[in-house]
Order: sequence, then C-alpha cells, then structure tokens
Amino acid sequence: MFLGPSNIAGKIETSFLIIVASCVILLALVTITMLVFLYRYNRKRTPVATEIRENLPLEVAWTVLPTVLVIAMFYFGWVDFDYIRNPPPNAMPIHVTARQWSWGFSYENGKQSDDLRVPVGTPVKLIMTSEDVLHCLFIPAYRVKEDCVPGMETHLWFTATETGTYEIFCTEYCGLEHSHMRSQLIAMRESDFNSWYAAKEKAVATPESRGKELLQSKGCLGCHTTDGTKKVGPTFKGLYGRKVTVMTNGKERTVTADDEYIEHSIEDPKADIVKGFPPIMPAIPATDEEMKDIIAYLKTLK
Ligand SMILES: [Cu+2]
Repeated sequence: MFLGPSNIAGKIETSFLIIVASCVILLALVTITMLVFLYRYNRKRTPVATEIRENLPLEVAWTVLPTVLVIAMFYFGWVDFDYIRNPPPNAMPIHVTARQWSWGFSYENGKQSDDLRVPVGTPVKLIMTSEDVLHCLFIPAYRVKEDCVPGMETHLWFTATETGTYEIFCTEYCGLEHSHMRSQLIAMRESDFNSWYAAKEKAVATPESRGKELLQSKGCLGCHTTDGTKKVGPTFKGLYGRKVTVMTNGKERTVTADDEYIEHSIEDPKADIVKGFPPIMPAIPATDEEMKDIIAYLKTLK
C-alpha cells in the first residue's frame, strides 16, 4: 500500500496504519456506546435497575470479535517480521563495525568507508558487530534498526528503492559522544555505485591524503577534531611537534608529540593520558605504513 525509500519502510508503514486504524475504530465504538448508555440509562430515565443474566449472542460477539482482531494484528506483524528477519540469499554483504563513537563499513572487495553506500534495487545484508560497548544502528527513513553487540554478529537487510541520502543514528546510549555517533546512508544508482565500488582509491594519493582517509575510516575523527575544537579527545590541530602534558602511571610529565609519541598513543592509548582528558580511547590497530601516512597528515595540521 505505502511505498517508501526502502522495501521495508512501506511494509512497516502499512502494518502500523492497520493497527492504529483498528485501535481508533475500537476507541470510537467504545466511546460512542458509553455516551449512548450514559444518556439512555440515566437514573431519571431508568429509575429502577434491572438485572440481566446471560446473553449468549452478546457474549459470543465480544469473545469472537476481539479474538479475530488480535489475530489479524498478529498476522500482519508476523508476516512482516518474518520478511524483515530473513535476508534473501543473494543479498550483498557489508560488514558494519560500531565503536565509540563512529561507524565503519567494509565491503567484500576490501573497500572501506565511514558512510554506507548501497546500490538502488540490490538487497543488502549488513553483518554487524561492535568493538566496545552496545550500539544500535538505526536508519529511520528505512524503518530498520538493529543492535551491534561486542563479540557477536547481528544482521539487518534492506533494498533501497530510490536514490537519496538518509541519516544513520546510534540509538543505544553508548557514552559521552553517543549523540554525535551519526553517519549517512547513500543510496546510489547502480552504475554510480559500481564505479564508486570499483574505483581504485589512492592510485595517485599522497601519504597526507591517505592519512586523512585513515583517520576517517578508523573512526578517530569521532573524538578528535582537526580544527582546534575540543571534543572527547584533544584536537589534532597543531599537535605534531607540540609539548604535551601527559599522565604516565599517575605521574605528570611533559613530552613532545613526535613520531614515537603518536605511534605509541595509537597502539597503547592508555599508557600516556593527555592531562584533562578521560582515559577512554581504545587501541587502534594500524600497520607501519598506515602510521607513516597518519603522521604525514598530522604534520599538515598546523
Ligand atoms: Cu553508539
């Protein structure tokens, strides 16, 4: 009946409308009956009360009608639930990693992105997990939502039915920056998606631009800014070469933010905590090559 930007949106809308409409009709019937009875059986009109015992047709009606109604609601709910829970076998798998406080999406060919890109018309199956605490991926426009649980895989599937950009939220309270844990779903025409998907990134990329992309795809920018603003973690702006006051094993000391300090802070963030910031950063896995690119980019943030 209803259509929406995903195959699931319309189904949810339709079920929802059927259930709400049934409830509204029922509310109207009960309210009207009540008002009629208030008027008709008022003490002035009916001074002597009569006792009524047993009324088979009435009893059958008020048993059968609600049963049929509730079973009908269950039917619509069940049919859609079954559909939503079972992705078609040909669905395109995309791995989703949730972490404090960003989303990572990785594709079958190794492509990684911090927004979710999908082709219109192809069923997509999200295989989701979390690196730290409970998160929940919610795409309101698509009417789909599923928890991301550490140590476990959960699934979600949908088919985009029209092109567009939609919000992705985390809807499981996951700490300080929970409300900023957002991303975008970009539904693209199949040809556009294919060229994005096949594009060899970084063919002509510089270490600096690769470093920037790494900070995005590894989720660093969820907590660190590049413009000097303070977020959960210290800003990257002007970091390289600066003197930093850190707490090491509870003792304060001053270090210079050089290559060694930065690599160490990425590999073992809890060793030196920058003074004034909470010790909440997880260790971020990075290869030596990636470290070099990240440092090259940090050097440009004067
Ligand atoms: Cu979250």
